[in-house]
Amino acid sequence: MASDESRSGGTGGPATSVITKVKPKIKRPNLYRVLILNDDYTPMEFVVHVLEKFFQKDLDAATKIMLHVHHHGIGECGIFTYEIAETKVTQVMDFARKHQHPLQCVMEKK
Ligand code: TYC
Repeated sequence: MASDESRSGGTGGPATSVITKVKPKIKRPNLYRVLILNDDYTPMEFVVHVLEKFFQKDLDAATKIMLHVHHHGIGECGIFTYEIAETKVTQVMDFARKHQHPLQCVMEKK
């Protein structure tokens, strides 16, 4: 059995103890906006379809975003962690290229 003397490290003083607090180390993930850009050639219906297919927007939300981009030049499709955002950009760019539309999709750190 440890005596008070041995716990105090032989100081002759009272026994002491170190209390270490376990800090739950949670970090917010970095988030990225996925944006689409306006152009003069991509059909409006194609952009709406992209927003429904890759960003789970309903027809009304997709139409609103498309019209916002048409009038303002750029607009937000969604906010994601890095890997998801990167995947969305690649999917949209591949799909646009496959259909020979110049639609551009980019990501930016929030
Ligand atoms: N400006 C295009 C047109 O008039 C429509 C369009 C909207 C294109 C949004 C791209 O991200 C875009 N056909």
